[in-house]
Amino acid sequence: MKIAIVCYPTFGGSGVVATELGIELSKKGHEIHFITYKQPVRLDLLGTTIRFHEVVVPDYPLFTYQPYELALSSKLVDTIRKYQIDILHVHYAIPHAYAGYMAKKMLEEEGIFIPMVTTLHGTDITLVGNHPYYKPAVTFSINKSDIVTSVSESLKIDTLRLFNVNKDIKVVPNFIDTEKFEAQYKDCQRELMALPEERIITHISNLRPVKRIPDVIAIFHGIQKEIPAKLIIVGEGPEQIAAMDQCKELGIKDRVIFLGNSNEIDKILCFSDLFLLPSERESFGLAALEAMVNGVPVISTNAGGLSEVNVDGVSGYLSNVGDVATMIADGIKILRDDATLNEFKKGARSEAKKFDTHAIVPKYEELYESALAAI
Ligand code: GMT
Repeated sequence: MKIAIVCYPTFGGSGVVATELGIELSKKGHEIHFITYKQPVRLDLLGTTIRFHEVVVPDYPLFTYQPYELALSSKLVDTIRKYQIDILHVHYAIPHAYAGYMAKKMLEEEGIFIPMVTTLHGTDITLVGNHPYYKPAVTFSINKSDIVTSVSESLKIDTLRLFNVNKDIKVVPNFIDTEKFEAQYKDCQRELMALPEERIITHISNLRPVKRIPDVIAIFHGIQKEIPAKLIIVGEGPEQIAAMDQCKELGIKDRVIFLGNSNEIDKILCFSDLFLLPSERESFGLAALEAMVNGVPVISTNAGGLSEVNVDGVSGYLSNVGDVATMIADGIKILRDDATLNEFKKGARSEAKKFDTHAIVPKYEELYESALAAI
């Protein structure tokens, strides 16, 4: 099949999932066309079966807001027509499903019929899309998609609760290539980051308020009182400065390393002993799954789809949002001795296997087939 994928190209779960999906589909012989404003950060495999088409929005001083949706739908029309694309798969409803629907309608005028699959990722539903300013357009574009998928049962329930959706939503969870991780990094070089007696605790996100960064720091602060440890924070975002101030105030500045955005997530997770994800909301928690596949137990909240990924007492522990005291106690429980830590590491790895690429990607292929058959 020839598949056009629209996604956000920056650091962030939806873009990562879309990119990994494109890469996997191309390995299976499909021709993949990424259409977005920048080459996706995890996409370094351009070639005959993966192409990237840049959406350029000309800057016109008269406009306060440059019309990205317009440029995207025009680029979609051109690309779909030129490469005779079979399927359009848009990741993140805003504004991709909206622009995709316009492209579909424009192409219909020329007698070209292309099914659109929309994957809902989380914040497009629970945070941004739910705003009254966007809601009618998001509802419309979900209902006009040929197939709608969500990355967890929890997100499906949220979508049906928040929007007047008349489409069946198929749950296709996020995925990870578990075989790849078994082979890589025999030597993690953890000595670069911490002393031999120190545990390494990690948090990776876009450092937005929804991730509850003050809780990340407070949990680490509590754990390191009992167990020598370092905290590595990966990612960039609006909470970073406040987080640095909090570390200074708590007197743990020297134990917390802010690494910024990184393309070496797996290397970092390789030497991590514990992953913190105390989010307010999380439709799935791809970062938790990435930790787990690297054998890193997860302390998370039970918000959204996190309980579908992190299994309490097996791959880590779950708590209510804001229950920092329990998260500290659970972190200490996991890290206190090597035997317990190794048990949780094993548990994390084996739970991650439920989301293996080879089990999940065929679900998307089946959906593409059924959308094509229905057209
Ligand atoms: O977590 C973020 O803020 C980024 C966001 C995104 O849109 O890229 O992530 C969402 O999609 C990921 C991939 O499906 C999910 O794993 C994340 O849980 C989800 N984030 C939220 O729901 C807050």
